[in-house]
Amino acid sequence: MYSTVETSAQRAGFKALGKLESLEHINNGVVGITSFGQFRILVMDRSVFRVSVTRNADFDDFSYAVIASPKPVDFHVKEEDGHIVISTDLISLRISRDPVRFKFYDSAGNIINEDDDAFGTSWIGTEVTAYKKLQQGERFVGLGEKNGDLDRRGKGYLNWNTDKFAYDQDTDPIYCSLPFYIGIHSGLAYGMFFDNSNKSHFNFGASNDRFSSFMAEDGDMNYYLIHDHNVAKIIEDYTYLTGRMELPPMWSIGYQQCRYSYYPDSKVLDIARSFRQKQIPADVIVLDIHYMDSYKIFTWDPVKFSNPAALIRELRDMNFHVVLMCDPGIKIEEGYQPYELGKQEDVFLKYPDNTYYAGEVWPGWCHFPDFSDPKTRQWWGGLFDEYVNLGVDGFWNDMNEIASWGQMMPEHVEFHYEGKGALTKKGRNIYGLQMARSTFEGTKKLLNGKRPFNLTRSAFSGIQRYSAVWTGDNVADDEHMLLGVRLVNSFGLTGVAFTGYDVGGFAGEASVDLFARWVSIAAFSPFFRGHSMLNSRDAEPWAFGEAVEEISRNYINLRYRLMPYIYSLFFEATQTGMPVCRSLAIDYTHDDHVYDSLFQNQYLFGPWFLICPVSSVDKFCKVYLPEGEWYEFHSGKQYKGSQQVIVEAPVERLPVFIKAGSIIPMQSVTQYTSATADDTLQLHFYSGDNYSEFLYYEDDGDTYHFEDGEYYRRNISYDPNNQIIKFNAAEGNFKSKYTKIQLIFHGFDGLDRIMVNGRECAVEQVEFSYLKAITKFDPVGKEGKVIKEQVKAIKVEDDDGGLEIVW
Ligand code: NBV
Repeated sequence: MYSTVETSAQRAGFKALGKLESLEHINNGVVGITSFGQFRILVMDRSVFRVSVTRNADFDDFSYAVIASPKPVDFHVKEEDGHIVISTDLISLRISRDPVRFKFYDSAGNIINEDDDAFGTSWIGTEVTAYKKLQQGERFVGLGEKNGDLDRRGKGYLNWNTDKFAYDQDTDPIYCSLPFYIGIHSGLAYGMFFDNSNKSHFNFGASNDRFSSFMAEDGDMNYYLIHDHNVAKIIEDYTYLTGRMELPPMWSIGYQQCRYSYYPDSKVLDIARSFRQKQIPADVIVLDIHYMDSYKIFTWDPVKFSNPAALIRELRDMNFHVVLMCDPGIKIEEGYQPYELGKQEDVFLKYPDNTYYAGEVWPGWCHFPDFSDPKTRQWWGGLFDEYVNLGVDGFWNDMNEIASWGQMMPEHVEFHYEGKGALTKKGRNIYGLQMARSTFEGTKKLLNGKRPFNLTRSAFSGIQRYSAVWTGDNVADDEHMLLGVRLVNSFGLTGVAFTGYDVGGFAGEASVDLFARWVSIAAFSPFFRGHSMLNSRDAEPWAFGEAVEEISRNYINLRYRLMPYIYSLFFEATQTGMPVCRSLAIDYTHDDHVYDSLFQNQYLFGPWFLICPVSSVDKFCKVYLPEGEWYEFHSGKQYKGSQQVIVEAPVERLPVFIKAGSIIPMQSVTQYTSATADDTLQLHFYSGDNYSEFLYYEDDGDTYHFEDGEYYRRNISYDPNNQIIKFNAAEGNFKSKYTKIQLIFHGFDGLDRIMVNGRECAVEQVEFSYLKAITKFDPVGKEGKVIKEQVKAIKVEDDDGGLEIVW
């Protein structure tokens, strides 16, 4: 019956966490029973608190995302002004008793994050939401693959993995759900990871001025609040929870060429040969869906690819690796092995009446392996043996949202969910993660000591442990090119370091200038792959005329010259979770310019390169140089930081700056990553006022021998105040590929006397340029100039012992 005192919310069953009735101390935390619902606080680490709230008798503790258990931590629980206070040296959580609400403070007593007093954690039906007071000037970054601006304040998002061909600036959701964001306000930052795989919503002050909130359609409220000294540490903490990437094979961070699709086999070989003839470095040819027989996974088209073994052998002879498209849909067809075996093993997703769920996709009507069942993962992983025996070591998991014609998976599909059972609303978001896991674990085992490369379109938090991720079906336009940069940076803020976008745009056709610009930006992206849609113009680096071919070669060459740097960045990601592409929100968190729409696409590539993506129509652009000192990469010209500058951005040259104090390892150009460069490792030092260091890393690039000590790791430091550069003695048993080191000094005025380990070393004057002149400007006929920077350099023999360079 309608009553005037009952609100609509009450009628809908709206209830918030109630009054504290009892509190129990447990290992690493407390459990509280309230008049409505119970909660548990676990101190995972001094900087990570887990909050679980449930209306059920037990907390739902299973997670596909989190692999960490609580660390032994020094923490205290006390009563203070009628509150329960749980503290470490970094975080203090104050819990009010009636009703139970959570407020987090830092060690100086500043509020980090607090519940909305009225709503706190509450429910409407099965939906559970945490409402958090919006703080003054609060910004929100992260949430992985979400379109829009860097700062997500004022926006709302849905986590529901969806195949969205040619999505645009505002499309939400798309392929991935990574429910982790970073809140920034009052000079501090915190991470918030909502670990619940159900369909979920995030509201960052969208359509309201009171709270941010996160809601799941079912399950527990289960979040981790992270507060640490800075954003980099928050990412480190988040990846302590959800894991870090393994070192990928080095070849997978070279240039990859893809097309929907290259066929027949002779065409594939032509493409590979063209790279070698044209001396454009590349490591991978990707075979999209047409290599299969009628799009059936684990088959080869008998006509177009009649002899896959010979094809792959020839590609391998040219030092190309092959990455193969893998779709999850298994065609329902009598006699088709994976279908027959799948039925036998009973591995497919089902309806509640125990019949297999079927959806229509490329091969026709299909069943879909239930990757949330360990038995299915095992089965699927084993199916790759033929591919692996043929020499394939790269795997591309597509359509795993799950995508199917109609895009409306029924709600009552049953997922095994490690024996716990789940329906579509809980199982769908982790499908891509579990498919990627299954492919990764299976192929890793089959490859017998070699590292697989694994790529996925759909994902959930934790995906970095199994796969690289790319941003799916983007569009060949300028906005998309810049959007892709933001998506990659946002992935990085969310613990996924190995990501990229289709260079040139998947849907539509890139203009000549757009392609040139896209390659030059993507050379500074972790995953670097050209790809485009069926029935569109050719889109290889040479397909846009000679000038673009030269521009592409220039930037791909640069990528290969930077390989010692980039590989070291990947190593860092495996150790700390620090992404390769770093949103400026990481290092310059509290600088408002970083979030300005004019500058929000800028990012750091590793610690030292400031990349300023600019559209292909703009030939000048305004860039923001954060605090410090900067060098224009192509000219060596010095700039003061904390200022906006207008710079030239001709199509052949992307604005890139180097931070003062940088230490950048480079090598000579190679045509593929496993080719031997010359014997000299170049190390570029950019003069600055502050001490800096770089951890240089090498190994064989494609096995796991590094786990047994076969690596080469060396700290290099630059101390301008004492005028010393130090190379620590190399650690590990791997022999470096280089026997000499050339030190190149940028901005070191008047440098003419350098001592190496106490002995004077001859200083040379050299010309440095990272790009070659473009000779074929077409149709304008102008000649692209190249600026050569005059720098000082020395060359030293390196015996991997310590080196001290003093000037
Ligand atoms: O396998 C074909 C494509 C692939 O090229 C693309 O990269 C994926 O995102 N795939 C989607 C299926 C159909 C796209 C229209």
